[in-house]
Amino acid sequence: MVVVNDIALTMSGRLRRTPFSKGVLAAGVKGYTVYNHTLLATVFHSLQEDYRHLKSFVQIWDVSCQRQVAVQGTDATHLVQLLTPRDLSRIAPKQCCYIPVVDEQGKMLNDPVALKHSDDHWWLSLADSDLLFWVKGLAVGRNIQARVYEPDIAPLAVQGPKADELMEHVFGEKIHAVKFFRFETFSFLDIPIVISRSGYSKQGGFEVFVPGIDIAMPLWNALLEAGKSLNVRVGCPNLIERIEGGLLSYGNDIGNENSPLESGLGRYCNLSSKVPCMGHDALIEEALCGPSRQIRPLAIDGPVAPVCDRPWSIKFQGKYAGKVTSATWSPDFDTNVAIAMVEMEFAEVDTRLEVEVPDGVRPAAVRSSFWL
Ligand code: THG
Repeated sequence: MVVVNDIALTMSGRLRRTPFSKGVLAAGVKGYTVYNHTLLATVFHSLQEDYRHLKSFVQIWDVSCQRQVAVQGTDATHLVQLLTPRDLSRIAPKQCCYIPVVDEQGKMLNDPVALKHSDDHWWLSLADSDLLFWVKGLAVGRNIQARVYEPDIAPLAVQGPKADELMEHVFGEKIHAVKFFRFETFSFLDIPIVISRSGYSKQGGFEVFVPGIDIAMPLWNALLEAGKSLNVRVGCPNLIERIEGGLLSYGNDIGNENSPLESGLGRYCNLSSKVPCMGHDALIEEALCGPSRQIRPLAIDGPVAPVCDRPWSIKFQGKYAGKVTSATWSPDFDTNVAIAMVEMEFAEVDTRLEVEVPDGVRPAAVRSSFWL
């Protein structure tokens, strides 16, 4: 049983535990969210303590909720290219790429990390939406030769400045040769295991794609044991660090009402060439005039803001100017940092806005990014 605001969250077959759930509980998890119908921890000590630790040491995260959609078959690359405006023609085997996935209207369905095993085998490492059905539907509807399924893979992230050192203890020196957004196959207890240099933080690290449940807890325990001298902890994606880093959360910052251009993912859209994706015409049309709103980092004045568990309206001289979708106090930037969808006429850097925070209206400013 899990407790939310002192009220029990009843477990059932529809709310999936993970192969690491016992380890997460044993580490003293204090909060969960649900992501792809799966438990995802949100806090262990406190948001700020978890943040400081993540930025100083190394953490292991149960991110099994990043479910894989496997696309396998002779037309696999054709099918994956149909899903995204990002040009996949130069993506090499053992390369990862962050891809906006859009529908026939050019609206976001998901923003997975795609792992290319080979021309006929991809994994899409999903954000929180049921993309499996869309991909299966496309394959069936268009008679594309590819099998689309959810393999039994439980990703485990190792994040933080000491991630390389920890991974070397368990997987050997070869780990250092894995470049950013590339992956290699390693072995643990004689079982092959895919490891990429990626993850949902800006602190550096790896993601280990753990197959099946047999080696999950043995690997978890091996990492904790090997990391004792590195002050390793069990952690989870950290709200503060991800907002500072500008990492988007599908379902919060962006969703099915937004295009990739609105989502600030224009750099992953190749509309000029022969990229035959769904929603191509809609995206070209939108690109001609430019999006009418776009994702922006904001700094919100005042003391520690309350939890942003629903969008906060943004105004400019009383006029609707957008909404804040994620916000938190940043100890390192000494201000509240936020991600917002801002109407284009108010989206220029340094524009002063007012945010309707639950405890009152606060001044805010559009920033370029927090880490510059
Ligand atoms: N790793 C894996 N799967 C995932 C996530 C992940 N699925 C869900 C969610 N995260 C998807 N969202 C993101 C958002 C940002 C990034 C990855 C996944 C990311 N962005 C890099 C950045 O902003 O620095 C840029 C990547 C690039 O330029 O190619 O890493 O974390 N497996």
